This record gives sequence, structure tokens and C-alpha cells, in this order.
Amino acid sequence: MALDFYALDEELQDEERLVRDNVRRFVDAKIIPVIGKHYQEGTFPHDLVEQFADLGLLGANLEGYGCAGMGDVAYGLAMQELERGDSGVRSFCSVQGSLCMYPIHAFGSDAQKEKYLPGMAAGEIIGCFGLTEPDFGSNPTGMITRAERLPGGGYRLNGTKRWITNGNLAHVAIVWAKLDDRVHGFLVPTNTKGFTAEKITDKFSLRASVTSSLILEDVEVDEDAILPNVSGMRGPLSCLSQARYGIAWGVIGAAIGSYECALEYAKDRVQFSKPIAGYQLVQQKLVTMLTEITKAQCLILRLGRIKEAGKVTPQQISLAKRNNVAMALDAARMGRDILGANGIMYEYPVGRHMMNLETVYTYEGTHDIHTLILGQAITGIAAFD
Ligand code: TGC
Ligand code: FAD
Repeated sequence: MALDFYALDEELQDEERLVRDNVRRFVDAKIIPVIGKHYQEGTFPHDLVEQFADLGLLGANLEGYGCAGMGDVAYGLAMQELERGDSGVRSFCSVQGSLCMYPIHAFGSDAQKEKYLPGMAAGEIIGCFGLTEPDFGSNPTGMITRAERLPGGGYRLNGTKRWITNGNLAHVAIVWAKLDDRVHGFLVPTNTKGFTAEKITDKFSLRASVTSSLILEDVEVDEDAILPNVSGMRGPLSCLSQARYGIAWGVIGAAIGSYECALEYAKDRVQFSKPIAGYQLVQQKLVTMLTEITKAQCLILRLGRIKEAGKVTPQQISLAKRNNVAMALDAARMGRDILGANGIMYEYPVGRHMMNLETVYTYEGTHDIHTLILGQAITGIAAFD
């Protein structure tokens, strides 16, 4: 039984426990044994994609088109279990479901939904989400990537996207570009002439996830490539809200993985006269980890219920992303410390979680951007520029 100090299991429905337990078994059997090697070698465990699909993890909380139609809490628990394995693995599922399938589901035409969603739920079509650019990260509204109408119909796209998860794996890229100075989403098959994905190597974080630059040079797409039912920044920012929600659940898994590893290690490791778990300073770290994980679990379960009721606000999601990622990063750092020198070894998960969480702290809105979103919400004054 994983960490549940406040018996939150009692607050869950049977179906939610079932999803969590299935994903937990899958992560223990198929991810944890192999992920350290993938991380070390900088490879994504591609063979798991079919199993993500079998477990209903791709577009898990979407309805229809072969999606599992899970509730938001069940979906969150699945993300938590995946990230107990590795943030990069959870990232794959977040990008596929929240950043690529969600906008097609929410803003696409019926034909786009039929064309892409069943294949994406089955893991046969992989997506990526291109919003960030080399010079526009926290401020994507300033993006340079442009679309222009072609005289005979369709669009021509030019621009560069940077730091794009799944970029070199994807069959379709959702590219956000300005058309007549308003942001629109375009579904760009990655085999289109003029489209190139370049893998970013030498990362020390999220090494079991593929991260890429996307280069679009006179990429021509048909009229039906544009997402017809949204324009403006509300399009991409709505997708971010979905993904940030999943991240706020997911990172609890990385924190639990770090806590459990540190607790076991501390009970075994003898220094001076007894196991280090018997020293007050080590107990204080373990108690801090336990307390902060438990607070984050309470927070996210409440957020999940608000989301299921259809009442969640982007600011409520920002609070959870900001709090839970910072909590998990602190927990992973404490776990790394408790393991001493062994904490830097691939053999244990704590160092890998810690390095991964440095990315999670930055992507999907940096910690400080979420501070500013909340600052604006409570004061009514934007402090972005
Ligand atoms: P602003 O003027 O405030 O709003 C523009 C329109 O969007 C609406 N809106 C939202 N809708 C849904 N969810 C949200 N979170 C929303 N935030 C704003 C808003 O109501 C408005 O709608 P309308 O209809 O009135 O036009 O927006 P802004 O352009 O000033 O942006 C403000 C800011 C700084 C908060 C935003 O740019 C931001 O969030 N920046 C952070 C960038 C970011 O998070 N990038 C993430 C890239 S993707 C990624 O990292 C994937 S990692 C993948 C993985 O898991 O591996
Ligand atoms: P910057 O925006 O340059 O920020 C640098 C620092 O300045 C941060 O500390 C930030 O908080 C601070 N800062 C910025 N503005 C302000 C301000 N107004 N006030 C105070 N401080 C400020 N993007 C995608 O579109 N799709 C993806 O799939 C994707 N996957 C990613 C995967 C990885 C591994 C990584 C690392 C990133 C990914 N990203 C993706 C990009 C990610 O969303 C951006 O890195 C993030 O939004 C921050 O942008 P930046 O890196 O340009 O940092």
C-alpha cells in the first residue's frame, strides 16, 4: 500500500481504486525495472505505448472515440502512478491526452475527431504540441510562427518551436501560429514537406522523454488542418489547464517514490551506532516529506472533485501545479540527501526524480509564472510586465 497517511483511499470510488491499482501494478512490473536504463541511455521506452493504450491512459478523461472516459480523479490517480515510475513517462501521456487529443476533442471538426482521436487513443497516432519558441517561453503570446492563407485554399506555415515533448515521435504536430495576428491551432502531419523535428540531446533531466525543436519552412497544409472552433490564446491556454491538472497529480507519485525509497534506505543504513532512521535529523526530513505529501494529496483530491463538478478555474489549477511540483522537488532533494552518496546513483530513483522535477518546475508555466497568475487573481493587478 503506497503512502496514504490520511486514509484518502476511503474517499475514492471503487472505479477510481481499480484504475489506480491497475496502473500501479503496471508501473511496478513494466516501468520501474527498465526506466533507470532508459534514463541513463536517453531513450524513450517506445514499446510501452501500446500498453498505455490498453490501460486506457491515452486521452483517459475524454469521452467517445475509443477514449476511456475516466473521471478526473481516476485520471489523476493514473498520472500519479505513472510519475511514481518516471516524469518522462507521465509526460508522454500528458502530451498525448491533454495537449493533443483534448484540443481536437474540444475545438476540432467532426472530421478531425474521427480522423485522429481513435488512432491516438490506440497509440497508433502520436501527437506533439508546439507552443513554445526559442524566444517566447513564458510569454507565448509573442510567438513569431505565422500562418498565411494560400490563394487556392489551405495555409502556409513558417516558424520554429523549441522544447517540444514527443517531437521526434509524433505523426501529427499541433502547431500554434498567428493568422492575421490571432493565434490558431493547426494539425500538421509530421511528414509534410518543409517540416523537420530535431531531437534535443545532452539533457540532464527528463532523459527518458523525447524533446525536440520543430522547424517549419513553407509547410503547406490543407484548409481542414485548422482547428475551427477556437482562436486566440484561449486555445493553447485551455490545453495547458488540462495538462497542469494532470501534472499536479503526477508529481505526488514522484514524491511518494522518493519518500518510500528514503524511508527504506534510512532503516537499513547504519552509521555511528544505529540505522540513520534512528537519528532525529533524519526523522525530521522524513516527517517533513510525509506531511507535505499528505497536504498535497488532500489539495489535489479536492481540486479533482471541483473539476468533476465542472467548476474548476485556471487559477485553482495554477495553485495546485505550483504547490505540488515545488513540494515534490523538495521531497526528491531530501530523499537524495538521505541516501548520501548512493543518492546520485541510477540504481535508486531519488536522483532521477529530482532531476526530472527540475523540468516539471519549469514547463507548463514556471513556478514563478503561476505565482504571478495567482497574484493577479487575488490583487486584480497583472505583474507580468
Ligand atoms: P490572458 O490575456 O490572461 O488570456 C488570454 C485568453 O485565454 C484565457 N485563459 C485561459 N483559458 C484556459 N486556461 C487557462 N489557463 C487560461 N489562461 C487564460 C483567458 O480567459 C483569455 O480568454 P479570452 O476568451 O478572453 O481571449 O493571457 P496572456 O496571453 O496574457 O497569457 C498570460 C500567461 C503568462 C499566464 C500565459 O501566457 C501563460 O500561462 N504562460 C506560461 C506558458 C506556458 O505554460 N507554456 C507551456 C508550454 S507547453 C508545455 O510546457 C508542455 S510540457 C509537456 C509535458 O508534460 O511534457
Ligand atoms: P523563460 O520564459 O525564459 O523564463 C526563464 C526564467 O525567467 C524563469 O525562472 C521564469 O519564471 C522567469 N520569468 C519569465 N518571465 C517572468 C516575469 N514576467 N516575471 C518574473 N519572472 C519571469 N513547450 C511546448 O510548447 N510543448 C512541449 O511539449 C514542451 N515540452 C517541454 C519539455 C521539456 C523537457 C522542457 C524543459 C520544456 C518544455 N516546453 C514545452 C517548454 C516550457 O513550457 C518552457 O520551457 C517554459 O514555459 C518556460 O519558458 P523558457 O524556458 O523560455 O523560460
